[in-house]
Amino acid sequence: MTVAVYPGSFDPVTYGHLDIVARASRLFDRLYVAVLENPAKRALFSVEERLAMLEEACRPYANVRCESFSGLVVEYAAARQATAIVRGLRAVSDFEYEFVMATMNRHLDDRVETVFIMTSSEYAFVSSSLVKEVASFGGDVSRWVPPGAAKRLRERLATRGA
Ligand code: COD
Repeated sequence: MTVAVYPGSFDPVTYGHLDIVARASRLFDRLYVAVLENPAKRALFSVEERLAMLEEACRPYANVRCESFSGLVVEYAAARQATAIVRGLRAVSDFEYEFVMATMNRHLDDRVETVFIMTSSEYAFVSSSLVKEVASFGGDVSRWVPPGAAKRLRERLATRGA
C-alpha cells in the first residue's frame, strides 16, 4: 500500500490545496492531510478549526484522512508508514523554500521522498494569505475557498471588526 502525507498550515484550506489533495489521492492508496500544530506561528484559525475545514472539504475523497501533527514532518511520516511527502508548487517563488525543505527532510530521513505536484493554472495565484487579505477588506473569496472556509472567514473577520 502506498502512503503519503500532505503537510501544511492550511490557514485556511483553499481550492489550490484541494486541487493537490484530489490529484495526490489518485497517486497514493492513502493520503494524510496534516495540519502542523505550531504555537510559534500566528495563525488566524486554531488547529481544530483548520482541521474541521479540511475534514469537511476532503469528505469526497475516501482514501484521505485529515489530522494534526506536531514536531518534524519526517517523524510524522514515519509514524504513518508514509514513503512520500506531497507538496504543491505554484511558481518559481515557491521553489527555493520547497527546495531547502525537501533537502533538509532528506537529510533528516532519506527513506521519505518529497513529491511535488504542479498547481493547476487556475489556482496558481491562490494562497491562504492572499485570501485572508482579500477577505479582511470585505472581498468575496468564495471562488478560492470551500464554503465552510468562506463562512468562517466572514465570521472571524466580522468578529474582529474588519
Ligand atoms: N496551488 C498548489 N499548491 C498550493 C497552493 C496552490 N494554490 N497553495 C498552497 N499550496 C501548497 C504549498 O506550496 C505547500 O506545498 C502546501 O500547499 C501547503 O501550503 P501551506 O502554506 O498551507 O503550508 P506551509 O507551506 O506553511 O507548510 C509548512 C510545513 C508545516 C509543512 C513545514 O513548516 C513543516 O513541515 N513543519 C514541520 C517541522 C519540520 O519538519 N521542519 C523541517 C522541515 S524543513
